Amino acid sequence: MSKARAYTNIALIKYWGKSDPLWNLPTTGSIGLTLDQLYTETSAKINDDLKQDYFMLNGQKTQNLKVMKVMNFLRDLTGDRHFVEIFSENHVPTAAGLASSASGFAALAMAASQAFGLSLDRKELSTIARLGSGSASRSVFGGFSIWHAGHDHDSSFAESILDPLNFDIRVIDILADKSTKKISSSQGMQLAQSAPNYAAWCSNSQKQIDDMLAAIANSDLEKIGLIAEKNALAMHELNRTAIQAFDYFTQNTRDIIAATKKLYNSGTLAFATIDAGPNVKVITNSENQSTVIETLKNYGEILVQKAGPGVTNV
Ligand code: 2P0
Repeated sequence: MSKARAYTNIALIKYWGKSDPLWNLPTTGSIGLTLDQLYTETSAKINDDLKQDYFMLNGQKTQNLKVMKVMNFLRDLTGDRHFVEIFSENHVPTAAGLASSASGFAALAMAASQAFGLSLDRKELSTIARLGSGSASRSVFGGFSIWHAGHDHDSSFAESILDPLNFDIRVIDILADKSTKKISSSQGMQLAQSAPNYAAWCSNSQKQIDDMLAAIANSDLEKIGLIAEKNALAMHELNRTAIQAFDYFTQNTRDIIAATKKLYNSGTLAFATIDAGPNVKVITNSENQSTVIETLKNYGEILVQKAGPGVTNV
């Protein structure tokens, strides 16, 4: 049996659109930071008696098309037609709504490929994780990573940018809304691709990737935060201007973004980023985190995360 653990990651430059939904090829590259609190542990073992894959998620037997896609890919790759039993547990300390497919598919990529006897490097693992969920390609790596858009399965991989677990960055989740999202990421990005500014967002995103790489290389947290905030707000503006317009933001989301801006304008390093839901994550560092928490704790439950490790066997 092979068992792996992977952590969630937050996108500093977002993945928000696919050029090929079947292979999960994105329209743009993206940059993520793997975090250290929320993780998935997954074990996988070939079982000769099975007539199909057996997938248990948090103790419940589950049918999951994305898991099947990954397993079918591994069978085609190896020529081994066996089915596999997979046990997966999400370790989410505080609230629902945080469970992520990113940690799940990064852990599955490692555990399931090993169950088939493969010993893949991280780059190859990232392509297999991507088949399940795009953002999972980045959770294969610790610290900062980049997922290159690519043009086919092999060229759409992630790689490490910088994996110093001592980089002084904190990501503060303000968990205001614990309900599950109404529009999934896959659906949301498909709708967003009809926005009139979508092509402009993509080309701008490429420039922001270059600026973000420079900011990371210079350990410039202020630049990292400013670019990430701009990229996230533009992603959500696409949603509001799509042909079938929608919005993940609630009044609380807007209030927290405004409070974060106010903090920054008064000299605190604090920058907002928001994924496919209403909850805001604030990027800051160890020196500024107590000011951020003191100001934002009234809006929801607080979870503080640092940079975390890449996928490993456990
Ligand atoms: C990201 N998100 O870059 C972006 C920003 C959410 C907002 O990737 O369709 O679960 O399974 O490939 O990876 C979440 O979407 O989407 C996501 P699929 P995924 O982190």
